[in-house]
Amino acid sequence: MAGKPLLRVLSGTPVWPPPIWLMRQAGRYLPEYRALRAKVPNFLTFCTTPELAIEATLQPVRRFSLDAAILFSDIMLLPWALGCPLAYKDNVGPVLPPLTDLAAVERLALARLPEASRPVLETIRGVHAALPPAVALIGFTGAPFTLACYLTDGRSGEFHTARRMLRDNPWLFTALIERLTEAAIPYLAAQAEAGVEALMLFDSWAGLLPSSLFRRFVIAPAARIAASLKARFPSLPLIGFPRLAGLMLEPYARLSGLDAVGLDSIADPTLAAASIPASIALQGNLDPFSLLSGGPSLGEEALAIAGALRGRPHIFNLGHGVLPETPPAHVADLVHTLREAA
Ligand code: 1CP
Repeated sequence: MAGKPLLRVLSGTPVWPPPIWLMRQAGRYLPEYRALRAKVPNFLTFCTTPELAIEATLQPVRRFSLDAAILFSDIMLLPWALGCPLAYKDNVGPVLPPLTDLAAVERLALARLPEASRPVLETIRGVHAALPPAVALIGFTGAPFTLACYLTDGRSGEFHTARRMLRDNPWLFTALIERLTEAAIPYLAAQAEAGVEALMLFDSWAGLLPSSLFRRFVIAPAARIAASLKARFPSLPLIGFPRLAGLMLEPYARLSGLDAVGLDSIADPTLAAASIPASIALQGNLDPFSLLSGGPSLGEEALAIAGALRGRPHIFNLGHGVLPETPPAHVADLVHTLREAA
């Protein structure tokens, strides 16, 4: 059968054994990443230097022969491209001045996007030219709600500021979500034009919202982004990852217009498969701690997931990112186990 396995699954065809890639497949658990990363002290500089970002994207694909490469970048590069002062702190992640008023929302400058996203697009073109023919390239953005969480709180945590603002000052939070939605669309469109073959929306903090707010701030923006992109790129597949959505994953899958949804580690693959239409591909959902520990339970847990989703379009992945302490040999074991499952 012709075509890249990942793209066949995203077009609705089950493939056995399932294609595999891993969230955070590039990063600190790889010695070659740590060596590359040591060349520049600043993570933002690292992400915006195409030569380094291209190499970081390709490293895991080369080492493990995965079925997809994911653009090496970060979700915070979109707010940065809109003019937010962004820094990265060790053991904290992204930090930025908390957004508190409408003037700050209005300062998020869509006009800056084409120029500021140039390094990201150059990285995509470089990776595209270097990828093995069976490997698909995935582009991404942070989804509006997750970006709004970091922007209002200024850093990671429990996002109390965001969760209060969306109730105490709903018009301000809504204006922020709208601005980020309007920015995500051209940002993803530009990635598509530069050569990505699938796009992913990371909504890592979607699980913080009760159902009515989840519909408004997670499902509605995803649906708007999907509708816009589908109008321009009808055959470009879109994957959504509303982490910890629980029972809201099913309405998210049905209402967003995306081609695939990512299951977090908590989701039960059999129950997800029973409730989500088979036309929508499922991606996931091995617990990153299983990959960290390795050994017989890694193979058992991985094959249980693949077996539960066999016969429907499934992309094997983790339920969240690779943990930095993960031995690379465990990733090699996982890929081997799945490929031998044939
Ligand atoms: O110095 C370093 O190496 C910094 C660590 C790091 C890395 C490797 C950060 C800071 N970002 C990244 C790369 C990254 N981030 C990628 C591309 C690499 C790949 O996946 O192979 C991607 C897709 C992301 C996406 C991302 N960034 C998400 C969504 C997925 C998720 O993990 O939930 C989120 C929430 C971020 C924010 C962020 N950036 C960096 C960190 C440490 C964090 C998380 C902060 C937190 O815990 O809230």
